[in-house]
Amino acid sequence: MTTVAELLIEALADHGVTQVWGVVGDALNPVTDAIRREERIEWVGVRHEEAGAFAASAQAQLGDRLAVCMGTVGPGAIHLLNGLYDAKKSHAPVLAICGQVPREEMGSDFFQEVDNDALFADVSVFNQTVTSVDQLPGLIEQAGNAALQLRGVAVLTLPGDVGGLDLPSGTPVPRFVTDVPATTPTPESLEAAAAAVNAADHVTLLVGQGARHARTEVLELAARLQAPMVLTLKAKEGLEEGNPYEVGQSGLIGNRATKVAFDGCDLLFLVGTDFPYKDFLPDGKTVVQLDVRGAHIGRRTPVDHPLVGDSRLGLQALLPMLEAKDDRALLDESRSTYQEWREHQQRYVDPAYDRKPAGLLRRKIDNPDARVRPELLAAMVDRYAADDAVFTTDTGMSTVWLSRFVRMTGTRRLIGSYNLGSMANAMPQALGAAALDRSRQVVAFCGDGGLSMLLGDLITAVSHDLPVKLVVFDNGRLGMVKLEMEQVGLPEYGTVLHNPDFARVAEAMGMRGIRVEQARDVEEAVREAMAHDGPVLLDVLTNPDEIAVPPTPTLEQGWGFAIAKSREFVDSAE
Ligand SMILES: Cc1ncc(C[n+]2csc(CCOP(=O)(O)OP(=O)(O)O)c2C)c(N)n1
Repeated sequence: MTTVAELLIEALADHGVTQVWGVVGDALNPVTDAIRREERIEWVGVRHEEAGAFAASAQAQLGDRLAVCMGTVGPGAIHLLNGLYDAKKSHAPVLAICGQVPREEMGSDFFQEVDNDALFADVSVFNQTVTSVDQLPGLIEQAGNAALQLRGVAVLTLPGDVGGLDLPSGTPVPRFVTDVPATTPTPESLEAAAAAVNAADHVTLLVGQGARHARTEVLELAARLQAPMVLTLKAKEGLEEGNPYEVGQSGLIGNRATKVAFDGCDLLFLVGTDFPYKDFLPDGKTVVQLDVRGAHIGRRTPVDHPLVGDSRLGLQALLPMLEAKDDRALLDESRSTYQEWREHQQRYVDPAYDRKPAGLLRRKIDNPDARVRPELLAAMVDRYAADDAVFTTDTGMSTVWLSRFVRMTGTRRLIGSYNLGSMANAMPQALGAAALDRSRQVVAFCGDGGLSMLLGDLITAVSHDLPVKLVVFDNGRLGMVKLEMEQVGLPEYGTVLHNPDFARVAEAMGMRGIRVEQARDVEEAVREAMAHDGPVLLDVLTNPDEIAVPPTPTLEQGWGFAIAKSREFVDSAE
């Protein structure tokens, strides 16, 4: 006899799932028992279900199959929610198995009962409670297929008395459909777009993660059009290295070369991107957008020529229709601005830079020597991390430092909570990545605020032998919020964090902990951390007053900053 739980776990193992993340308990005990007996699946018991959901979200983004997390009745399921939203907004196929009170109690406001079907309605592409064995194997198959085909979260809820129910003999093991056929834009839309591109003098490309698999075609497009290429943060992966057309990122994390490229074009060509910050996109340009999701076309800027289809197939079809351009003026100007900016950034990487006299901005730091520039830390990690490392970054300033100082070689991978923008994602996402391949280096760029939100799951790295390299940008602040406040002229408030020595916390939890307080010690500490055979936390006291200047700093932002600083000065003098 096979039980409901056994059927579910066998289906997941057959599909290639290697871990299930969560916290054990009550309604899901039959499921964890089935995992215990299934050699192909490892149970990773986390300390907070949100960490498990983030880990699963990371696994689903890095792999080509379902990733799975569990949260048991009521609060355990609720704790999954933020990590599941991350999966939803990253289009990551995640299955969440949730517990429920026994069927006879459902609807009676029983102890711990919450309405999972209502709770997960917005986050999921599929969301059902199994109330009868007659629904199987269908519901399991539908859940997996919905997550894989619609690229999102499927929630299967199991009431306490359902997981252990016997199934009729001969119940087939559910199988999941992984094939997603690629589509080519229609010939009419290709012709219209080609005519517009051929008529344009200068084209700028904005390329996103949806074009990662179309590297050859995107580079050929840029070469044919002599077009500068702005990359979204997510497109750094796979498209940054060895790309003579790229000019870095736009948006708040970006650089001014992207503004040169955007302003100077008369046609903007968006490929595989849903870049949301419309304020950074130029107005008054002819716009071509190629995206596999037709519903995404035009939602960030009005589009003249939509191309609905896979970016690789779309460009393969379009390229023969495009005339070569020989005017390199915009490309050269954008690239030289980019090179200048990059060289300028390098001065922050000099360990001696912080020892220059402290100005107004560093007035509040007791000992300027004791604070490390985050740029230096990021650059050293770039230098010593493996060529095929997986990087994760927390929402906050650490994402800016990665964007600017870590190069994505062809084989490096990058994930973060880039669409949901949640804090606390980097460490648990790193756990998920490390579990997929313990021999591959995984480096998390953690904010001190982000890390401390799910701090308990540092233990998971030790208890489950996950050799993550956790780099903590310990600025004693909710740094990005401090910057937001100061840019609009508010003095920083509520942003100071009273942190423990995270390296000692890590050591107490059984992992290697390294603390750095001086710029001169950064390089050696990073080298040691990256070479460490096992989980390690590198706690670096970074300068909280470091500013990441956006590509087009406005006068208002400059004034806001000055006013905020003078208010802080007055406040602290009072
Ligand atoms: C769960 C969550 N809470 C609040 C926010 C708002 N928020 C965005 S960045 C940030 C500060 C992050 O601080 P930290 O992790 O220390 O990183 P830093 O910016 O200092 O590098 C906050 C509070 C958020 N994005 N997610």
